[in-house]
Amino acid sequence: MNLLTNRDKEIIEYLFAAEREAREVSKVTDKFPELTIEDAYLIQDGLLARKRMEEGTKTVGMKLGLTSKAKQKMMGVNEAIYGYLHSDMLAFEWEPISFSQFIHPKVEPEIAFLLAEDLKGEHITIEDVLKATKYVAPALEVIDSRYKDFRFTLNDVIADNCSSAKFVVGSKWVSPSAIEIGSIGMVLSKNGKLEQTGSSAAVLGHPAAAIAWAVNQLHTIGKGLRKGDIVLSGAMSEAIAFQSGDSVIAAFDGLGSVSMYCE
Ligand code: OOG
Repeated sequence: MNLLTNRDKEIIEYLFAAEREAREVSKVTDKFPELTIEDAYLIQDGLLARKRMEEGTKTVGMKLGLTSKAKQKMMGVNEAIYGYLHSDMLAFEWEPISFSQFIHPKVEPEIAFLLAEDLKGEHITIEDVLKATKYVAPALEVIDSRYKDFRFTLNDVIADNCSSAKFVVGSKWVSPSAIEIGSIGMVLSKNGKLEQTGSSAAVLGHPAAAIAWAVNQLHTIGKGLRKGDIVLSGAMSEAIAFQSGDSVIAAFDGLGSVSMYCE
């Protein structure tokens, strides 16, 4: 927290209030165009520290974003981003998710990794990630950018903890050696109607490659992943918008399905 400037603290309060009041705001770089990527990650950390202080939120893992070439192209960037999963983002298949906490949510299908060991260091590979993984499972991530119309620059979205809002992990957990994680097909439906299809190969070629990328990035700031962390490896298709009353289900080859209902 010590390294935060008054500007950073102002941005943290601004984003924290927008999230808690489910209110969209102008993007941070409109006011602070000089914001760097390092500043943005520092603000992301500060936002978590703010929630921990006020609400006792804990970190339960990490999420990756912008891991598909299609999404990077859409955003005009050529790198992925990472953010933290907080304990208050955990949602369950059996418990309706309340729409009132969101601004303009979207949901995207992902593969979740549960780590059996700490994972840190440099030159981390797909094999290292798979070795440290106890299980993989199907997951849905709800993203809800705090920015108006879901429009932002890379540094804005990083500061906003990569649009993170909620996530649901399915109940079928599979050993990473039991499935070819790099080529899992997926079908996403809303209210029984097909919305998207995708493949895990869209996630930087292999979801574990996305996690290896994040661990190598974390190493440069002296961090890593921990045993017990849940890691969401990045969207396998475009995100779809949903409303109160909608049911969403994603079915993954060999991994079963995961669903959510929004009330
Ligand atoms: C940024 C976060 C996207 C993913 O998996 O690509 C993301 C956004 O589009 O709001 O989580």
